[in-house]
Amino acid sequence: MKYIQNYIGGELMAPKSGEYLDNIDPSRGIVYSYIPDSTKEDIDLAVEAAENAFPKWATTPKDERSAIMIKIANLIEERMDEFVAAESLDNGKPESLAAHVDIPRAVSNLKFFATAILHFASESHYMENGAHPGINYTTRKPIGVVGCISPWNLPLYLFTWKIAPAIAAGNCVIAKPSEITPMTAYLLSEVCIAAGLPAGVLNIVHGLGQKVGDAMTRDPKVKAISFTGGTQTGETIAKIAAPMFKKLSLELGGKNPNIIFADCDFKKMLSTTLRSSFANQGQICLCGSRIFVERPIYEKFRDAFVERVSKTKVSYPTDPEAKLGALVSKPHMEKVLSYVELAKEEGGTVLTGGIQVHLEGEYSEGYYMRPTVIEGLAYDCRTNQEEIFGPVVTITPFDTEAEALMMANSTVYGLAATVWTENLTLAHRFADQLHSGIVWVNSWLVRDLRTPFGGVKNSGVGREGGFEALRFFTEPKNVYIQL
Ligand code: TXE
Repeated sequence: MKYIQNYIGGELMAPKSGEYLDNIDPSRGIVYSYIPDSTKEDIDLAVEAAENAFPKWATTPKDERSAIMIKIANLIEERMDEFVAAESLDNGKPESLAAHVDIPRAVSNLKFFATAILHFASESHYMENGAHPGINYTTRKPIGVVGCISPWNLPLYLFTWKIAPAIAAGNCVIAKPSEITPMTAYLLSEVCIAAGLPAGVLNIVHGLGQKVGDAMTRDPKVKAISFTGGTQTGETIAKIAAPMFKKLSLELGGKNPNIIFADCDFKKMLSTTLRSSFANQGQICLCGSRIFVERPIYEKFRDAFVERVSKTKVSYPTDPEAKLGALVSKPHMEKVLSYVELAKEEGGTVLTGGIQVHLEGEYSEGYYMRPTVIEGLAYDCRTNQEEIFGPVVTITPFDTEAEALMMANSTVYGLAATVWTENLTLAHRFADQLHSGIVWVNSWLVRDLRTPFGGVKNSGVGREGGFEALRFFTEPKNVYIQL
C-alpha cells in the first residue's frame, strides 16, 4: 500500500515522527494508503525551507514564475486520468465529476493565476491641488512565507485555488491538504518536482489539523493564512493568528438559500436545482440546501423534484451512471444522517431519502446515502439553520417577496444564494438585498475566476479569486513624492 510523503525543500520525505495515519477509501470503507502523521518538527523544516527559498523566488521575474506554473498545469493535464481516479477514490465522488469539475478546475486555477500575475498592476494617485501637490504610487510585494489550509470536499480544486495565487505573487508556501483527502496533493508534489519548481517554494505537509494546521497557524514566521473549512475551525485559527496580526482569509461554511419564484423557467430551474442540491453529495459550500418556493408552484415543484430525486442513481464512484457517490467519511455520513433524525424531531416530513444505502459486493461497507428532501419545517429550526454539508435539502413555501427575503437572510451564514425568476427588476432587487457574498440568478455555480469569491457573516472574512487573491498575498506600500 502507498505511503504518502511530505514535500519539503523540494524533496519527498517521511514525517519526522515516522508515524502514519490510515487513509480510507469511502466507496468501500477500507484503508487503502497511509498519510504522514506530521508534527511541528515537519512544519519547522518546511518553514525553514520556505524562508530560504523566499528571497530568490520573490525576485524571480514574473514571467519565469508564470512559466513554471503553466508547466505544472500542463503536467497535471498529461496525467489527467490518474488525477481523476485518485481524487474520486480518495473522496468518494463520482469519477465523472472529478473528470469534469475537480481536476480541470485545478488546472484552470494554476493557468489563471500564472497569467493573472502578468496583468497585476498597482495604483498611482496624483494630487494636483492644495499644499501638497505630488504623486502617490503603491507597490505590492509578496508577503513572505504563507500558509494554505484546505478541506476535503473539492481537494485539489481548493488546494490549488490557494497555492496558485500565493506562489504567482512571489510567496513561498506551507500547504496542508485535508487529512481525509491527501492523495492528489501528493501527486501535485510529484508534478512540482518534475516541473522544476525551485526547492522550498511550495512545501506540502500532510497530517492532522490539530497538529500540522495548528503548528502552522502558531508559527510567527508564517505571515498569512488562507483557510477553507468549517466555521468552528476558522474561529480557532482566527483566535490564534489574530494576536500575531497575521493576514487572514477565511472561507467558511454556508447554509445557502435557493429562492424559486412562480414565474421562473420551471424546466431549467428543476434540473439546476437537482445539481445545486446534490452535486458532490451536497458537500459543496455553495450547494443550496434551503429551497424556498413561491406558493402557486410549491406543490408542482415538490412533486416533480421528489420524483426526480427519488430516481437519482447513488452508486460507486467508477460507475459512469452514478449521480451521487459516497460521502467522504463514516463520521461525516453519521453526522448527516443525524440531521435527518433531528429534522423528524423538529416536525419535518422526509419526502424521499433519509437513509443509508448499502451497495452490492465490495462496496457494501461504503458511505452511501439517498439524496433527501424534507418539508414541513420552520425556517428557524436547527435543521434549517445549521450547516449539514450533505445530500439533504429542505423545501418551504413562501407567499411574499418580503417573507422569502426574511427567511433567506435568517441564518448566521451568507455565502451564496440562487434566485429563480424571469422578472428582471425582481431579480436585481432581490439579489441586492440578500446577505450573501455570491448570488446566481437563473443559474448555479457559474464561476468566472476573476470575480471575488467569499461570504459575509459567519461564512468568512476576505475574498478569494482574481486580483482579490493577488492583493491578499501581497503587501501594499504607498510612496508619496512631493512635486
Ligand atoms: O473541516 P475542518 P472538516 C464544514 C462542513 C463539515 C465541517 C467539518 O460543515 O462538516 O466543516 O469538516 C484543518 N488548525 N466544511 O472537519 O476541520 C483540517 O485538517 C488548523 C465546510 O473537514 O475545518 C483541514 O485541512 N487547521 C467547508 C481543514 O482545516 C485545522 C469544506 C478543514 O477542516 C485545524 C469542508 C486547526 N485547529 C467542511 N483543525 C467549506 N466551506 O467549503 C482542522 N484543520
